[in-house]
Amino acid sequence: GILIVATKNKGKVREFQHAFAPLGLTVKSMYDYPDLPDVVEDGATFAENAFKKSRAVGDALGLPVLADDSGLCVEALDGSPGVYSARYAGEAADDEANNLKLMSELERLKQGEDTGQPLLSPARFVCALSLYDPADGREWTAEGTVEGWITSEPAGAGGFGYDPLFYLPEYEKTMAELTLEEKQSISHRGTALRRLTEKLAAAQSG
Ligand code: ITT
Repeated sequence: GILIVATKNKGKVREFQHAFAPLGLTVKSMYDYPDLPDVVEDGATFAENAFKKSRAVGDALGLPVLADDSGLCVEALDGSPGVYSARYAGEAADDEANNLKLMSELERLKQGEDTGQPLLSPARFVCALSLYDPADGREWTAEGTVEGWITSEPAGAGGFGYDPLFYLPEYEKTMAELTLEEKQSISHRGTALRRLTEKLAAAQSG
């Protein structure tokens, strides 16, 4: 079967493909439906934005759709960039521009004082998933988070987005240094996916 995910983020697509392949599901993304209008992500929360995406695409296609809204919340920045993570450095910002902006904001906070410490602030990744079925109008939701530190020493070529800056003390690695498998086992997205799957399984058997 196929599973439609309302995303244009290739990093997310790769992770969903990896997660759903064992279930025999092929993931389709917005690259497979290029004519759909863009969804305005102006919600106040990750959950709201995820629902905006799953509902808009689900209603347009008349098929069940999964959406992911996620981001990085940095303690020293009072939770920023949060729901603005994708456009932290501006509307058309890419991962590199967003990472540079994050580093410069945190360096600016140190106000010239160099502590020599690479770990700049505690942070957490958040992922909100929304699965919407236009047939009955029902929405299924789940969230996941993972805690780490923003490092001034980016490392790793795996993952996407802020992963090279997200240091996990227990692994002594950044998220970008983990394999897809390892990332999935601890990430905000992996946890949210396991929670969503559990909810769906419980509803099926109940
Ligand atoms: P779609 O809305 O099309 O799914 P997007 O990239 O715009 O794609 P979001 O609005 O959810 O997605 O923004 C997520 C932001 O958080 C974006 O900057 C990502 O790079 C970052 N992010 C989300 N999950 C991440 C992860 O697992 N690792 C690193 N960065 C992540």
